[in-house]
Amino acid sequence: MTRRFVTGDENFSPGHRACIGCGEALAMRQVVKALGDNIILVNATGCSEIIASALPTTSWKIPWIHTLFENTASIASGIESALKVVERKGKRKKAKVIAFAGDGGTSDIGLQALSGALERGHDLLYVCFDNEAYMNTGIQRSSSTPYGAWTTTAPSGKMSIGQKTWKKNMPAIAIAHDIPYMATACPSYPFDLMDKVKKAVSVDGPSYLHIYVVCPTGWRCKTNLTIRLGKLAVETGIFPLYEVEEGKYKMSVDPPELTPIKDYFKIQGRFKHLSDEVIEEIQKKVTGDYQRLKEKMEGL
Ligand SMILES: Cc1ncc(C[n+]2csc(CCOP(=O)(O)OP(=O)(O)O)c2C)c(N)n1
Repeated sequence: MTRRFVTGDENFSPGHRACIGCGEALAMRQVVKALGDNIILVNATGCSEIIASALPTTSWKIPWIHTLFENTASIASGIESALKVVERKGKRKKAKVIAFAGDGGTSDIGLQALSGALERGHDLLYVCFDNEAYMNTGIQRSSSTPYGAWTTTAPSGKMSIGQKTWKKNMPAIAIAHDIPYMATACPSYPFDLMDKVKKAVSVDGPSYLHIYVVCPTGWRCKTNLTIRLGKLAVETGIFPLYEVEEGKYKMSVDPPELTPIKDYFKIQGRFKHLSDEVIEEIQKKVTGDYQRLKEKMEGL
């Protein structure tokens, strides 16, 4: 389905300031490619904003508005409500409202506003770009940072293994709002990602996409490993690709056998301090969570 709408058009221009190997820049490009022109982008502070819209320049060729972390979903809701009125008065066809935020902006700072927008049923798409920390401010931990990862505010050392808490399950939180569409995606699987964007904007009501974006700067990995690491996150079951449409769960990629997580860990500096025992503990959690997720799938 996707190949038909992938054109040479780019609404996210090159020449932005993302780090080499940035998975988030790749994801943003794929998302807006699938969205077309009739959209309004609401952008929280975070890497997505600072790389693409430093005054007086912009990489966006579509209507775009800056927001704070805590009010991204509120501003998106307000714009969507105003557009409804404009459409009702017959002034123009309604544009689709899209919100972009990082994992800090979504699972920590903007969670209350997001929950409100999903609960009120606004017709908008909220996209979380999850690079697993507060990256643009210097790699501070977020509630989406995985257990055992080094960050500047969860440093590893004699007294600490790094991040001490398990990653917050933001997709499950979005699903708990009974929204019509939720999906996880990763730019290592571009057609799957763009298909999901198309589906997300075709529903009437709120939709949520949680996109896994590799960050070589913060993950302390080689910049040419972005695509490989995204695939490994899926193949190990660390970041399963799935969608939930009107309450029905469907796996997008289901490897016949999960790759051991150590293959994913060993090429990232942020996990290099972990002992075999801790890796084993994380492996058990990943395998268990994956199994529980698969049990929710239709027809299994
Ligand atoms: C209310 C509020 N708290 C903290 C900050 C400082 N701040 C600016 S960017 C940022 C990190 C954002 O992390 P995330 O949303 O994950 O985006 P990323 O930089 O990783 O893309 C923080 C904490 C702020 N601007 N506003």
